[in-house]
Amino acid sequence: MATIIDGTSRTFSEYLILPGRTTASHLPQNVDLRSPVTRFRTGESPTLQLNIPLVSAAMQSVSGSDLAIALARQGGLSFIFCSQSIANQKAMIEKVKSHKAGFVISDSNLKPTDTLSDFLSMQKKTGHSTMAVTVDGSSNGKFVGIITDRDFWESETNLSDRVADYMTPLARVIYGKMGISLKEANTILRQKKKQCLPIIDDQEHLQYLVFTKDYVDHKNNPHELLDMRKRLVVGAAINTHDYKERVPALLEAGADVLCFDSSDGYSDYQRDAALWIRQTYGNSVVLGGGNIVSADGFRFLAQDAQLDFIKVGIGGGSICITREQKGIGRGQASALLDVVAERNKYFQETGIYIPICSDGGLTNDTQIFIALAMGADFVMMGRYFAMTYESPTPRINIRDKQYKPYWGEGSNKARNWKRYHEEGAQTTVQFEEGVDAYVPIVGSVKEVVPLTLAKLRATLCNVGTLSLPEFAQKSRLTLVSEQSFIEGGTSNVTTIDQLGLTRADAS
Ligand code: MZP
Repeated sequence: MATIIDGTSRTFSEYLILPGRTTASHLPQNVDLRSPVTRFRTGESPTLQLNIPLVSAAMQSVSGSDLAIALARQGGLSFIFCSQSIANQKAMIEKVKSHKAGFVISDSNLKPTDTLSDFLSMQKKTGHSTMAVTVDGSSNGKFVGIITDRDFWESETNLSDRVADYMTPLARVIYGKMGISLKEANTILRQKKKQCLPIIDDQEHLQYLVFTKDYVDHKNNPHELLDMRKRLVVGAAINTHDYKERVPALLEAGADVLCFDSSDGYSDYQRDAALWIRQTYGNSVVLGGGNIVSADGFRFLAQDAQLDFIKVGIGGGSICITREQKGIGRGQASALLDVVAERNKYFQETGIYIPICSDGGLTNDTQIFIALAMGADFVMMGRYFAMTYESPTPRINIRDKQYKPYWGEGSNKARNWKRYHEEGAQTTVQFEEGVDAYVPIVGSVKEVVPLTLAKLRATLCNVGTLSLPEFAQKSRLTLVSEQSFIEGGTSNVTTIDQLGLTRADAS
């Protein structure tokens, strides 16, 4: 007979966090939001930590290189999706790794023999108004000059003229030499009143461009997640089918973290793939996996598959219909509580701490905080990031409102059968497990993430805590009745929004 698990399958919206004692030191500016990604032993430190506990989902409509750059600059991490060719995924990783926080690999380059009309079409494509000129037109070619849209008048110049005749030649360009620091580069830019500083090596080959705006931006992003070489950190999703080819390519591209992207990770396929990676690369590769929703699933991936971190969640994603289609899944709060309890038990038994990621189903900021209070080390979100400017989908105007498309990896649109079928025989999507939808645009990552984090810091202070481990340890959560849930919203008042007024109308 089947086993019926005690208790109801619960979700985050059914809980609230009780405040603890707040003292004078519990100030938002004292809160530390770092969180481990790699497993570690008691007394040791994890080899990789996030600076904020947010990661973006490995989905086509979420994690491309622009989002990965924007999120790493805030201190979080993106997992570039694997439902694309190895070459494309590798190129996305390379783009993030080459961003290099302030030192940018020039991606708009011309040859001296190119024409002004070539300049204009590249400007249209990239939006850049300053372009490096190299002998072969490559980003690392011998640097011969720089041209901007202020060097000629589009309407009064013959656009078939050569770039060489309008550019500022190397002899007159202010440039920096390789090895220069970002601070030194910025001092030159300020003193010489320039917007862009090319950095060249001893052979006069172009290496980077430094822009004034990037330096200011860098100063505004103190939590940037950087590797040892000061490049942005990026994650890559992998599957259990082509890992022998995909993993070497992703590591060569510089991926810092790999994670199996699977709707059900409690499988021999995931264990075997993980062990192959361990045997081939040892423990130096940071490797996560999942998804699981139970204590035994956790044990299997922690012990048998030797994963660094484990993702929890089946069927809770905003675009997910797995529970409807297959009857598989579990309320996200119950799943997380069960797995965290097992993780803590495993830690007591072995002295090895395994970070847990709560993946999917977070419909507002509060639910992020509940997940962290319940012991998740970090959360993975799709919808939240799909709504930002930096997600890879186009903006769409529907009845005067701006939206972005957001589709599940289990939808026909994504065609990601590898996420849903471990066995080799299956090579198509037989039935959908995800939907194709739209989400409203909410702004850029640098606007929405700091707001969420400001609320999170305030919540930690309310509980009387200053770090995420302390928050998870001290939080007291209470189940809420439907009535107390209603009580938590506005009651017996008509809000300005409900009246359809603007704040100016109301004052
Ligand atoms: P959400 O943040 O949009 O609620 O959920 C994102 C998560 O849903 C992803 O990280 C992934 O685990 C899961 N997902 C992605 N595609 C599907 C699907 O098509 C899905 N069913 O469930």
